[in-house]
Amino acid sequence: MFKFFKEKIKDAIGKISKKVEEEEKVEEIKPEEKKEKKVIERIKEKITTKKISESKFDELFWNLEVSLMENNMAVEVIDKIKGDLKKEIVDMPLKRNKIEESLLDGLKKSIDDVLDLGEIDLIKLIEKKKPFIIAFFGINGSGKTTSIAKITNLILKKKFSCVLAASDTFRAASVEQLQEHADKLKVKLIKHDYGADPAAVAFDAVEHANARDLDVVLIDTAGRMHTNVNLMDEMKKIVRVVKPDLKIFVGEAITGNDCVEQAKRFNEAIGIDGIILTKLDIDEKGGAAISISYVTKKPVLFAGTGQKYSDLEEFDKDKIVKNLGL
Ligand SMILES: Nc1nc2c(ncn2[C@@H]2O[C@H](COP(=O)(O)OP(=O)(O)OP(=O)(O)O)[C@@H](O)[C@H]2O)c(=O)[nH]1
Ligand SMILES: [Mg+2]
Repeated sequence: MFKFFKEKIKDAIGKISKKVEEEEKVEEIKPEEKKEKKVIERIKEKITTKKISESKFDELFWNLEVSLMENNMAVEVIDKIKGDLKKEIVDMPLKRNKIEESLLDGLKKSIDDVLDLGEIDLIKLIEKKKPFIIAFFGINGSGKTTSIAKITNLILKKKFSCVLAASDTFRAASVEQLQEHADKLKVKLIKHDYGADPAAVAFDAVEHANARDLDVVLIDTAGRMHTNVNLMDEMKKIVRVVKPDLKIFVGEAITGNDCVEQAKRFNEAIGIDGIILTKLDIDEKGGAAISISYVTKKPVLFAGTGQKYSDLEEFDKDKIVKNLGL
């Protein structure tokens, strides 16, 4: 999961450092500097170190900018990386032959910083509150229902009990789809008729969990575009009525910047707690994970890597940085 065109990033950084190295080797020593006592040290520094001006940096950063874009990174993240690298590099004495290293180091630090959002340990959270209510939101077809089945499978393996709520009362066959998963996983599904109030279904599922002393409630919701005001209001109502302990945004990694924009809007509407990125088995570029975390400041909990229940991977930030070749 979270693959990157790391060669492209390395290439871009290599190109930048080569260009800097190629610049005139020895810079002119200004006459006033000759008067300085430590003139020898000064000359030595000029020979062994190199400084990049801001305008030079802007010109050279373009190479890296393109490769980051090719890796599905959002403009906001690229700007942040640029700002961070600038602080580390512009007008700083950089050791010759170490420029590439400095750039890679700066990039690593910047991405580490984006992904440093604290971890959400789902199992620990479930142990702390009963019933633990998780609601899943996202646009149409992003993988909400499939992710719920995968999480249910994971929770059952950890010996917790759960109930599902068919709060997608909108899309044709959505209830049957979830019922199929519930049957396979042998868990109860709370459902109403199509067209019923999704918040009422979710509420009933929570009541059911309370009555049966179940550990977790997982709420499936209809796919909605963030531009649809009525459906966004309906989502807010579900949140108001059942007060989920965890509101998860489910987004497709393959949609890249669109997915980042959606996460931002859903976060503005209901304040999401975490993210599941799906279809990472199809997408080759892991930049969406970095971008979505940066824009929402919320962590990615899991990655969907296929259609089977076991195709769910816990998000590992160190793996991302490693996959970037940093
Ligand atoms: N390859 C792959 N396919 C996935 C993944 N997650 C979900 N899918 C597929 O994506 C399609 C849509 O998944 P659903 O779970 O129905 O998506 P949804 O968000 O519930 O869709 P709506 O309820 O219609 O909004 C299905 O064909 C799933 O099998 C994944 O991680 N990888
Ligand atoms: Mg669904």
